[in-house]
Amino acid sequence: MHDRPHGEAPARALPYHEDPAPGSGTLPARAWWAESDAARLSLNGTWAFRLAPTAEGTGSAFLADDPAATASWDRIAVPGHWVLQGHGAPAYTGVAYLFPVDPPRMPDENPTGDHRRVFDLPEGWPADGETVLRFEGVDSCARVWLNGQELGTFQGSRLPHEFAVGHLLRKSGNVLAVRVHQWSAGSYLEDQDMWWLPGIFRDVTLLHRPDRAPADFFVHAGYDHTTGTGTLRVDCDVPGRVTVPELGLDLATGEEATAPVEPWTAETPRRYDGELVTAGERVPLRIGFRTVRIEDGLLKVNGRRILFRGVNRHEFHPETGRTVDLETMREDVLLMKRHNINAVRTSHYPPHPAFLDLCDEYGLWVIDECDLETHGFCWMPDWRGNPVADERWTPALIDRAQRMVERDKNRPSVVIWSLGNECGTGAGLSAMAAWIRERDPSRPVQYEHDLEYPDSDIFSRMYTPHDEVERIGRREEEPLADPELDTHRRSLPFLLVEYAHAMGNGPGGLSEYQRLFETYERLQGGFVWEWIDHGLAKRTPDGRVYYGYGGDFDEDYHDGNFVCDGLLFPDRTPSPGLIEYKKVIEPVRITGDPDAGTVTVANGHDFAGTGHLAFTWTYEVEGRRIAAGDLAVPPLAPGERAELPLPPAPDGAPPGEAVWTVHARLADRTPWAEAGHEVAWGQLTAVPRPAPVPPPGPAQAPRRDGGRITLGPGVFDATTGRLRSLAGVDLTEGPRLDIFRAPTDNDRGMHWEADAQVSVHWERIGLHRARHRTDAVELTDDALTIRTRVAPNSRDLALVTVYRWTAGEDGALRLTVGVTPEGDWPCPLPRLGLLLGLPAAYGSVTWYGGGPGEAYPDTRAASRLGRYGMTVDELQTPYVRPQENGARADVRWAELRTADGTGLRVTAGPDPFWFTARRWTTGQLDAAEHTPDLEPGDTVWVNLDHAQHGIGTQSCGPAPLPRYHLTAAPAEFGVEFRALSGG
Ligand code: IPT
Repeated sequence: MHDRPHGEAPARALPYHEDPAPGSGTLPARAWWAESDAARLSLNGTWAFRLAPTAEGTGSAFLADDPAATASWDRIAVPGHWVLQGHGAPAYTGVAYLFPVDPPRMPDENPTGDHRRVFDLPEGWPADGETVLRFEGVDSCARVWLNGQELGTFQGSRLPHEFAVGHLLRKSGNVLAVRVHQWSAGSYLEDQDMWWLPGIFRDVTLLHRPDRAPADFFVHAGYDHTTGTGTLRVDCDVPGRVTVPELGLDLATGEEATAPVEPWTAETPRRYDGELVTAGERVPLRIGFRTVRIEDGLLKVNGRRILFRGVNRHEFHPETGRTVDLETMREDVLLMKRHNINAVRTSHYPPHPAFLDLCDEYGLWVIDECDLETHGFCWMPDWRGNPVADERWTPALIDRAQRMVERDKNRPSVVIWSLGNECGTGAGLSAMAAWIRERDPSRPVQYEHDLEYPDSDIFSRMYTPHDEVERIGRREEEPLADPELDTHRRSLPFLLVEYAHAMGNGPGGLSEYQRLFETYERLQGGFVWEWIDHGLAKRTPDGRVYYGYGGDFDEDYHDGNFVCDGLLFPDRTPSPGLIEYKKVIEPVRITGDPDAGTVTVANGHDFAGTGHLAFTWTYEVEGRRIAAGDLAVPPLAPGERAELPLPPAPDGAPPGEAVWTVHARLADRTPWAEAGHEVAWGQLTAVPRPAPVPPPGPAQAPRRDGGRITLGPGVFDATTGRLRSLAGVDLTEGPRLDIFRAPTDNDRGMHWEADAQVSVHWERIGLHRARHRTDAVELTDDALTIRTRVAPNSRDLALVTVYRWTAGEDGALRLTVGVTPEGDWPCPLPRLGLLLGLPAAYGSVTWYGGGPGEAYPDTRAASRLGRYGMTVDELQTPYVRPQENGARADVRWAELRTADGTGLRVTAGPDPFWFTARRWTTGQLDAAEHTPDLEPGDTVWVNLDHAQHGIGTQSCGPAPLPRYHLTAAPAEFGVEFRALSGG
């Protein structure tokens, strides 16, 4: 127990790593610039390294000049995390601190990495001025020595820290020693939901600072949309001139000039090359003119309300953790642009500065978030001890705000400053907000976790259900107790800074959110949680790569696969969630009325016209292209729409269901995608699906023959009534009712909210252990009828299921299934449909229906009608933790074939079905914890589902909307089976 009031500092002075003060010896925070004519030397590379168990480190020998000092040490890559380079292990927790909560103290066990690098100055390193040693990111606390002299200490992992070192430098043999503590007082401020990854994980650079070079400058570049002019002023601590040749500008620092310009926006990231010239340094500038304002309760850029189609991005690479190289950063930006994403929240810390440069270059709106989260205090009564409510920490909080704002203030992409994430409430946050507002009044400040929003210019929430978002959209949210605060909050624009938790299969419900954002101007969009699964690469004994999550690194406490909740798989392959998101947020909407012969194109961009897009159409019958052409769409201004005539239906088209597909593609190459890249699409039904025709000839009669029953091409087991074979296609398992799916992460719900876990109900009532009982096998003149009862083990619930088989003269077998529930079903069903098994050789699939990717009831926007072919293996979606996946929506027919072409064709009738095929059972899928646990068996398991329960986003957020619940209710559905001969 505490022998002193909680949170009160002990009498003796704290060691620097336990001191809440931000550090000592560092230079004031300032802007970051990547290019200039001043000399610089990267100190990235191979360093000597040794890990010690406590904050003592290895002692002082490694400070010495003696080359033998670290001769026997290991080598480590800087930037990098030692726990990903064979020293210790990563650990994952979502909320919990990995140390006793006793701020600002830390336990004695404090892995401490001593790093040492010896370097020479390059030939001609200037002798004048100053030289600065810069760290872009060290997790979590460092003490630094150069040539035996201590420079100082710092905390603030994802923030830059600099020291003046000129007086200590030698021409050669400089010994840089850095002691890095995994745990520090700063760790209390860095409780972001992610791996704990200590180390010097961003660049280390030596920067020459010539005499009369700027220490700092601030580019103010606003845009006046009423006049079309930009106003430029560059404040700088040393006098200099600013030139922008393209604009004919040449002005002194501190002076203001106005000129007609094209503004910067995320859609049109126009930058002007300029230069800041002082007596000591020439710094290239890339200036984006834009103005951010909150006006009329809306967030506006350049005078217009903008809509964020955003993602939360953590820095992550499956091999190197939060050390992310430039090419990977660029890949992130390109993937975002190609998937119609226009905004990034840098959850929950400022990213590597080069990432923001890419956002400026390619065009992404950025919420730059401070390196701050104290979420783990939520478990103490009233967040007791929370640093943001304890003034001892205020200097550290302000220091963090300063390091972010000063570093990133010159980025046009940054439109909002975020104080941090999940810190509860406290005066420290107000102090940060006040400092930021004073320093940079040109950008709004945002903070989510104080529901009264005293410090936020934006009303923001996380994972809010649709209906509540709608009320907020109407400015009809529940009032706050304090009328003044309520008035303030009600006046603010709204952002979902996190929504649609992309963990595993999902997120569901995106379309419905987007509809709200596009209906209510106050709702200015949101940021999907999150960009990428943080799965760390592991290898099976035979060398196959798979991805590990919490618990895979011998952690004694962890939060499992909650760290894998991104739109990208760890290797940056887009998951179905990203494909869905791309469709849902497409900036051009293509709809129409084929009966009237029209198509409507609506430009949903905020700033860009449609001139960069080329529109084409195809006309397909049953998924086969009959005709294609260009669609002339006049250039549309943002917000404009045009109704255009569809081309006449092609002559001589065969009968059958026909659709128009209209595509909007890039007319020309852009910096982020090739010409022809598809931005948006829409499908319109030209000829609806014909009703199934009744089979020809009289219905055939089933015949009993010993232990078998035959009906048309089908052979059945006489006892169970189960189909055994169909015209030479032997089934390993005949079709039978199936109601279970391997719970998705969203089905498993939030472990901290017991009633939000639908899969727990499923397991409790034994749905995964359903039993089948055959009550009657009836042969009549025109049908074989099997009466059964399908029931979960351990409960008196049941689905009375009647299979009615018929055959005509066309060689097909038809099955109609009637399902009647018995008892009070306490929860929705996972699925309702048929399961059948085919031999492993039936490994190739062709289908006509939705595709190409997976879809579920509330994740089907991206599924487009067409004819597709894939192998069974290609149908699988490799979620990091295996779970239900791979369903194809709206399937009219599907064929499974062997290599010689023998096959089975399943035709929907009348309703399309959800098609799934895999080489393992649902039980095996459910039991698997990692992808290599799934071993192909000797059966291809095929699900033909009449219905699926929605996906929702309840792994952190709302359940599927009620309309997507699969309630146990009477149902009838049918399919037709037909054997296909090979060759
Ligand atoms: C929210 C956090 O802000 C984010 O870091 C992440 O943990 C996410 O949830 C879930 O993956 S906090 C949530 C518990 C409301």
